[in-house]
Amino acid sequence: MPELFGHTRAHVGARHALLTPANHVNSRVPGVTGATAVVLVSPAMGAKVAQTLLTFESGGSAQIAASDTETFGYVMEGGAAVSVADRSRRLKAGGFFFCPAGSDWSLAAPKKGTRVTLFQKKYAPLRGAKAPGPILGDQSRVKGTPFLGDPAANLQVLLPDEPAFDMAVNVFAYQPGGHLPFVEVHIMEHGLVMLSGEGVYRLEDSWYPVRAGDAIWMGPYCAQWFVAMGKVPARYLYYKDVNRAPL
Ligand code: UGY
Ligand code: MN
Repeated sequence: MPELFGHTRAHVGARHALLTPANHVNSRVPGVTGATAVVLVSPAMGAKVAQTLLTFESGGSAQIAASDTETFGYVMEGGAAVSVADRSRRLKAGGFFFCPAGSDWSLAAPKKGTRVTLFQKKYAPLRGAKAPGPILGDQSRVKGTPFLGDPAANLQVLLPDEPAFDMAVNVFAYQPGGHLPFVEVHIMEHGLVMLSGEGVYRLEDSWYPVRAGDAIWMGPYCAQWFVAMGKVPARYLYYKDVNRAPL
């Protein structure tokens, strides 16, 4: 439903942010051509992660050189050929890749309208742990588990739960009425995009109705809670920094 002129559901605060598709303004990302790029979460708002939505035209591509940044990409719609270091695969909706720091990645031959969400951060190496390698995967092949035993809240963990990884990316799927079991307050930050459905997100002391396409940043210690509303399941993809000491 379009919003009335001069009104927005968006909010950008010190510890959390909500951006809706109605707020999107494109920016240019070096190495990406034939695509729009919307940077939804970034250090400019206080985050340590960047979350970017890329939408490709049919001739578009991405060629990203190796650096100290690691990248997780998730195909939300469409499909494209993705290469990470020496591995390549055609990914369709639900496909994902992880490119470790120090490797390059590319995307080519996208279907028109292919949408990819990227989470990118500077890798924090862990002494004694071998750095992570490249990953190309598919969400449909990842087993889900009921979150804290609740079958109405299903969690799929897309990246290996190993100390070398300093980021986690998961998909949460809630049945209508399903909810987080308690209000979480934790040091880890989240970048998040609603993949489908709708619900209400509590962020600190505010409650936001949210739906597919909305993006959220939750900074460290942002109180957070979600309940799925409506007639269909609600699903979101989210990033979390993990496995590193606070000091
Ligand atoms: O992994 C998490 O911290 C997750 N339960 N948080 C969230 O969905 N807001
Ligand atoms: Mn959380």
